[in-house]
Formats: sequence, structure tokens, C-alpha cells
Amino acid sequence: MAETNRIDGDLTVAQAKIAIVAGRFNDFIVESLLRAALDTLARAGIADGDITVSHVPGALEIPLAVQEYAAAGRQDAVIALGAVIRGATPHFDLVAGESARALAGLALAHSVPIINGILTTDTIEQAVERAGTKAGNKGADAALAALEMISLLRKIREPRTGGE
Ligand code: INI
Repeated sequence: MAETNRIDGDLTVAQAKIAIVAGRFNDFIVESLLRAALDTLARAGIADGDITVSHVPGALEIPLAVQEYAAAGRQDAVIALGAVIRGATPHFDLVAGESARALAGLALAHSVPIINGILTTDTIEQAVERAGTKAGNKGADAALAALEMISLLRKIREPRTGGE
């Protein structure tokens, strides 16, 4: 009986162009996410010159900048970094929901990995925990997710590998 074909991404992406769009709102959190994302990409061997970082005012502006990068077709992945904190945001649901919904649509529309590294938390403490203290760093996680998706898409798109 034939074995099941499997194609999985890995983290050994030698060369890739990656754009990062970061919100300035809650920048003390977002800059920690950005630092960790850049550090993770550097340790994976991605050259500094292949990484482009743009800042926007807040999470609501992130999708438009991401869309420009995706539509230009020069990036292998785009990473969105931001922090939406319910305690400090009367319109939390709108800001968090709109940005996540728009990002998901963009990935499908442009067929490019768009990684949502926008933290959405109830409290500042929870955001700090996910930005490099006891619950890891969502920026690092986002960078790893970008590498895995770049790898996976390259393998899926390779003609006649993986037994299809
Ligand atoms: N933007 C964020 O990235 N995080 C937030 O927590 C936040 N709050 O608290 O409102 C926030 N608002 C700004 C928003 O993203 C836009 O920049 C602003 O509404 C201008 O369009």
C-alpha cells in the first residue's frame, strides 16, 4: 500500500525577503515583539538586507501597509506586529477584530504568508507576559511561523516533489 504523502514546512529557510509592519500604539510592548522577531530571523540566517521594517500608528493601520507589501509581490512573507490591550481600549473589539479579519483576508487574496503577530490581551500584564517574559514572545513566534510558511509554500509549489 502506498504511503501517505506528506509535505511539511521546516525552519531551514536559507534566503527569504520578509517585511514586518509594526504598530506604534503600546510601543513598549511592540518594540519587544519586533526585537524578538528580528533576533529570531537573524538566528535563522535571514540577512538583515532582506528584512524591511515599517511602522504605522496602530493596529488599525497595519492591514493597509501589509496589503501594499503583499500586492507588490516582492516579499516571501509579511509579519504584522502590534498590541491591542482591552484594559486600555474602549473599542478593543473593533480594533482587534478588524485588524485580524483584514489580515486573514489579505493572505488569501495575495497567496503570501501574512503572519498575525498582533497581541490581543485583557490587561497590560498579559501583554508583558507574551512580549518576552513568562509566556514567551509573540514576535519570535511570528517569525518562526513566517519561516515555516515560506518553507511549506516553496515545497508545495515545487513541481513533482512530495509524491503528488
Ligand atoms: N491601536 C493599537 O494598536 N492598540 C490599541 O490598544 C489601540 N487602542 O487602545 O485603541 C489602538 N488604537 C489606535 C488604532 O489602531 C488607530 O491607530 C487609530 O484609531 C487611528 O486610526
